[in-house]
Amino acid sequence: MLLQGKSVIVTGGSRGIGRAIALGCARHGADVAINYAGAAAAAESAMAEIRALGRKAISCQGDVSDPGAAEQLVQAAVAEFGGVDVCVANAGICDFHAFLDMPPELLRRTVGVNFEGTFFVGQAAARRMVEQGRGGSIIAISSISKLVGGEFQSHYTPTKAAQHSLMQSAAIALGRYGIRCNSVLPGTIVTDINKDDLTADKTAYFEKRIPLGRLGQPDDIAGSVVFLASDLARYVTGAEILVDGGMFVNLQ
Ligand code: RM4
Repeated sequence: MLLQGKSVIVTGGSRGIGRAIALGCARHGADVAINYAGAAAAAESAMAEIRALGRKAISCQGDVSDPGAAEQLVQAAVAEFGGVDVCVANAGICDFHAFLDMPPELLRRTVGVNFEGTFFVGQAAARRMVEQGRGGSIIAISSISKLVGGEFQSHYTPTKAAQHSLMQSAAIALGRYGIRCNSVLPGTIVTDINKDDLTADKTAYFEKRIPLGRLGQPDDIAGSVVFLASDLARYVTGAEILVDGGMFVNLQ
C-alpha cells in the first residue's frame, strides 16, 4: 500500500494506460480523479472498478489542451478528496500521418493535447501542491518515442520529448517545495491509440525486436508510476524510467 490516503489525478484515465495507472494507484490505497475526453461509459466503469477496491473515484470530462480542464480536475479532487498529492499527465493522441503532407491542424492538435495538456495539468497541480505545503509528485507519461523517431509520427515524437524536457525544468522550479517531476517512457503498449497501426507484420517486427518477446500491456506501466508517485522515489526528480521490454537498446 504505497499510496495510502493519497489523492491522485490522471488525465486520459478512462482507457488504456491511464486507466491502468488509475487502478494501480487505487490498489495502493489512493483516491483517484480521472479526466476523460469523450469516453463517458469508460470513465464510469473505471470509477466503478476503483470504488470496488474501496477507494473514492470521481471523473471530469475535459479537453486537456484547454487550461480550464486542468483547473477543473484539480478543483474536483480538492473538493472530493481534500487535495492533490500526485498528478499523472497521461492524456495523449497519435494519429499516424506522413510528414510531407501533415496538415497544420493535426500538428497543432497533437502539440495541444500531448505537450500543452501536460503543461497545464502539471502547472495546476503544482499550484495546489505548493499551497498544501506537503510536496507532491508530477509524472508525465512520455514515450520511447522521446528517444527515437517514427516515419508517421513527426508531429508526435517531438511532443514526447517536450514532455520530459518540461519535467526536467519543472523539477528545478519545484524542488524547493518538495514537488518531484519525472517521466515514464512506455514502449509499444497495445491500446486504442495504435490498434489500427499494429498490423500483423508490424507486430511481428516488434516482437522480434523486443528482448522480452511481447508488446506491452497497459498494466505493465502502472508499477513504474506507483513507484514515482510513492515515497520510495523520495530522492528521484527530473528522471525518466523506460518501460519497453528492452526494445530501445536492441540494435543487434
Ligand atoms: C508510442 C510508440 C508506439 C506507438 C504509440 C502510438 O509512443 O511510438 O510504438 O504505437 O506511441
